[in-house]
Amino acid sequence: FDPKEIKVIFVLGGPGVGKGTQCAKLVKEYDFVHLSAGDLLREEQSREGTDYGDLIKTYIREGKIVPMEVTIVLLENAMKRNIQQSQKSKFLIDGFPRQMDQALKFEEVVVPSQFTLFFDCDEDTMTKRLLERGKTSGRSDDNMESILKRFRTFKETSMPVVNYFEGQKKVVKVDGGKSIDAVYKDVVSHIADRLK
Ligand code: UP5
Ligand code: MG
Repeated sequence: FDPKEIKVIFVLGGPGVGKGTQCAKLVKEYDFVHLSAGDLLREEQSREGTDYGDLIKTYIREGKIVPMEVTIVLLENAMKRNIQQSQKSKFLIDGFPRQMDQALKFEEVVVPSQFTLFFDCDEDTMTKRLLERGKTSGRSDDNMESILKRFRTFKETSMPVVNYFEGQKKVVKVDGGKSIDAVYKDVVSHIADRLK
């Protein structure tokens, strides 16, 4: 990867805060590729011939962070595919890095991030959203037991990553508790000039 040619924005925030929803809206309007680390792991889990199916399944249900060796390779491959096939080189990386070692490793071996878009929201709101989605999502972690574990991992393991980037003045914080359109409006007003 040539850091001069690719651009990475990390998108972080608690479970159900709306990372995926906002990224989907952003790619409609701006020339970015949306890569969700969680989606890539779920795909890999059901891919025929993978060695990691059972491991990913267990980690996701328990709300634990899959070892970074697995996740970083999936992200690198997805980035390479996009660069080669569609000459796209600007990425919104959703739900990653969520542990300090991943943050350091990714920025060392792939590329330093431009900044982190961080969505903040209270747990009650996120719980309601996830339980609602759980009625139809088929996601093994959209149940109360897994949700509580995900919150705990987020606070203990992922918030230090946000704080680390905050220390580098590389975090843009947006209130994720409003309506989808209101959040999107805030996102665009905060970062539109950096999405060009
Ligand atoms: N919704 C969204 N925004 C709304 C709004 N403003 N108002 C009202 N409703 C709103 O949204 C969640 C739901 O809320 C949807 O139904 C949506 O319509 C509604 P979504 O956009 O999906 O939120 P998101 O933040 O993307 O929630 P998600 O559940 O995907 O977040 P997680 O961070 O928990 O899940 P992720 O897929 O990233 O990771 C899952 C697991 O994979 C992790 O727990 C972990 O075990 C593993 N993982 C790793 O191990 N390593 C990684 O690097 C990444 C993941
Ligand atoms: Mg998501």
